[in-house]
Amino acid sequence: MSDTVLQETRGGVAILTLNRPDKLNAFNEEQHITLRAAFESAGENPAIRAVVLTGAGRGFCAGQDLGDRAQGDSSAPRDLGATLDQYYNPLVRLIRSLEKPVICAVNGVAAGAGANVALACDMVIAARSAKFIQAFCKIGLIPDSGGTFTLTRLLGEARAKALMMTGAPISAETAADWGLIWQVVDDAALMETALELATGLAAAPTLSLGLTKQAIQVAHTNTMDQQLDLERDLQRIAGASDDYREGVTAFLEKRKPVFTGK
Ligand code: LHQ
Repeated sequence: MSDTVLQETRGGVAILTLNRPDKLNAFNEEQHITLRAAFESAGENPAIRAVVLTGAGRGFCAGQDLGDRAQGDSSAPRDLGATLDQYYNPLVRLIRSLEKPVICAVNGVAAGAGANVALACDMVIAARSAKFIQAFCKIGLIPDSGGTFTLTRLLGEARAKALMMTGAPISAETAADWGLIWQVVDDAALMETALELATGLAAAPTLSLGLTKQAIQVAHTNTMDQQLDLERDLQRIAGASDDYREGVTAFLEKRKPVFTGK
């Protein structure tokens, strides 16, 4: 198995670590394929109920490995749209559709598609030394991996345009102040904080968390009426779950609930 993504399971948590530290974990094809397979397997495994994505070394991910993409002497440009179709878009769709919480622990610089893959995760915790860079404009590209969607919704047009048209880095602190990420912590506390959060989520009623994720992700484009109907449909599913029965029973019996994610 490729070591471009390290995979570890702790309790109900899958920890996926991008592992090309010499390249600040920039994506090559092998890392893409391995990461996607790891997310798919976490999605299919009922024993896994939360995922943590992080990076090895001093960076989180510097986006596409540009060495892998050198144009060389060829006069025919590479079709980057095909690269997005093949690798980046399925990855972002997979993270967004996974019916389990995905936490990104951003341990260092997150640039280009690396930043936007991080921001596609459900909760982002960053080390104080981390930076987020929409680096695409520095090499003549447009932001991808959902960045134009995510940043515009989370930050509004003014900040999204300035970050994406200048490539100016922002600190983890600023990202948290602006509502781009959930939390910033001291570097030494990053993994402990992320794992504590993930372990708590893995013991939570994860079926309802998956449905909550689904509802939130369409809230920006739905009308209130559509959202009310969706909440009704999803609540019907949650209300028929073992975890709902257990939650109410445990409350009435004044004991701690034991949720199974079913
Ligand atoms: C790298 C990279 C890298 C290779 C650092 N590749 N080696 C989608 C579809 C298809 C094609 C194109 O792209 C996309 C989406 C994208 O992601 S486009 C955006 C691609 N990413 C970038 O443009 C970021 C490039 N990197 C940087 O600007 C800097 O490295 C940052 C600001 C991330 C970090 O700067 P420093 O902390 O000063 O580190 P460094 O630049 O010295 O990098 C350390 C090493 O990592 C270095 O190698 P070396 O052998 O000299 O030590 C870099 O060459 C290598 N590296 N990013 N993307």
